[in-house]
Amino acid sequence: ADRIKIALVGNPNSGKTTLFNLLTGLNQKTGNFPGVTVDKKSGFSKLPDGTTAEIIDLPGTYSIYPKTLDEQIVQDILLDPEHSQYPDKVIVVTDASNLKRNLLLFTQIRDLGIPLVLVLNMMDVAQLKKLNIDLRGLSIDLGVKIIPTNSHSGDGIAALKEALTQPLVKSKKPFYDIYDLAPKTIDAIKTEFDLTENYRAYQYAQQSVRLNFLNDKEKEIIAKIKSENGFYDVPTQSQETLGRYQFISDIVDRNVKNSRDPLKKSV
Ligand code: GDP
Ligand code: K
Ligand code: MG
Repeated sequence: ADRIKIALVGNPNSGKTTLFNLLTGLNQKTGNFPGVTVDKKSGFSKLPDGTTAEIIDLPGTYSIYPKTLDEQIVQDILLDPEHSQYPDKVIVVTDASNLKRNLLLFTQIRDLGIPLVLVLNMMDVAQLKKLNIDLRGLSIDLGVKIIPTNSHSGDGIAALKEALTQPLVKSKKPFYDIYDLAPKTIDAIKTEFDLTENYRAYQYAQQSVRLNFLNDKEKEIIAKIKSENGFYDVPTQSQETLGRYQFISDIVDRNVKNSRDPLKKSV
């Protein structure tokens, strides 16, 4: 039978593990991700079309740019289509009562081009906060299928399983086009290091400044590629993050109203 891999990704405390338990029931195991001592929870879920999905509960992270070892594994997997844990689809889990903050990671993962569905979890909390969320408007503005859930009551889980049987078309136009910023540098780094992802190449270009996993020789090569292609003019990661927050903020203001106080900016 068909088997697909689905990863749960989201900020810490957005409800990933609760959702994971709902999707997999008792059908789960714990271990480590290959090569690192980061806890891995995985399990199986039967989808309505008969497909068996392996569900992987990834560590919580705020951004695709890691600050901790746990967060690094998320990036290692999602930026490397050759990775043994690379998912066919991603469920991005957000706290619906805290969307502005939660959507940063969503926009980054959507820009990677991985088929995904956006879960607005904690809809009960959003309701308590009197937030009116225009799901249709949000879905159009974000270019993604949205499933509202309450992982305490289980509301929305059936709809989520159904959504996971859909193709979940890859995004066409990125929100924030890394490639557009430095096409020549990215192409050169991809060729030099045999990479497939633009994001990965972009990160290599920045790692040569931030020094993590690259050796001196590699850093030298990257510095040369950058100077030949004028990479130094492109935004840093924090500028990118700010840029993303700007349009996220606009989109959330447009689609989420606080009905207790309509003039108050929402979440
Ligand atoms: P994770 O860090 O993303 O894995 O989040 P958890 O699944 O551990 O959930 C964090 C907390 O939020 C726990 O106390 C959950 O019981 C709670 N929680 C998860 N989903 C919901 C929900 O839809 N509504 C409410 N009110 N609480 C939730
Ligand atoms: K937690
Ligand atoms: Mg968890």
